Amino acid sequence: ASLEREKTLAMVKPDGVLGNYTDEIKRVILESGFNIFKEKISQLDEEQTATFYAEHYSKSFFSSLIKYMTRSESSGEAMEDSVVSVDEKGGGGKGGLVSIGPVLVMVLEKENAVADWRALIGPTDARKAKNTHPHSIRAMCGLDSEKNCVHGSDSLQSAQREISFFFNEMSSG
Ligand code: DGI
Repeated sequence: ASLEREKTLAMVKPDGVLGNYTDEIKRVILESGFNIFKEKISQLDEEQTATFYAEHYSKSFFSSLIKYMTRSESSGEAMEDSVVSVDEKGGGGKGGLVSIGPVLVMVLEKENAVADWRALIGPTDARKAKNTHPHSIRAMCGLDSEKNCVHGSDSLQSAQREISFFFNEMSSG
């Protein structure tokens, strides 16, 4: 008989992808006993991000969260923590919008995958993670409570919804 293998949705957010943390994160994932069942690079637009984070619609940080996830900020502010240089020739000094918010989404598989992945990424606020969970992924590559580098489903139910969001029903949201 095979072990019950649970699935969860993991995402390397734009700051993680653009900061070149993907390989290190995948190394930690595999060393921690997860199987990467599926993976793909995706790019969220504002509507998709709003759907994905619908539970936070009424929060004060909602619009900021959308901008962060889609990187659709003016280049001067949003990109300062990124190692990717925005093409300044094309930008033309008009503070034009850039929209380069790649995310890496993965379906991770393991016994107790949902809780174990949450434990591995650490607390939402990466500043707290650096203090209390220094070996967590958010301590490694996150910045604060918004730019926290990675996502993990918070329950089995969320995991199912988020996995179908990216791997079955992306086009319809
Ligand atoms: O499940 P988590 O990602 O750990 O945390 P969450 O579901 O409470 O929040 C979802 C995302 O929303 C989080 O990864 C980043 C953003 N967020 C959460 N709390 C704050 C926040 N963004 C800002 N600016 N301020 C917050 O307090």
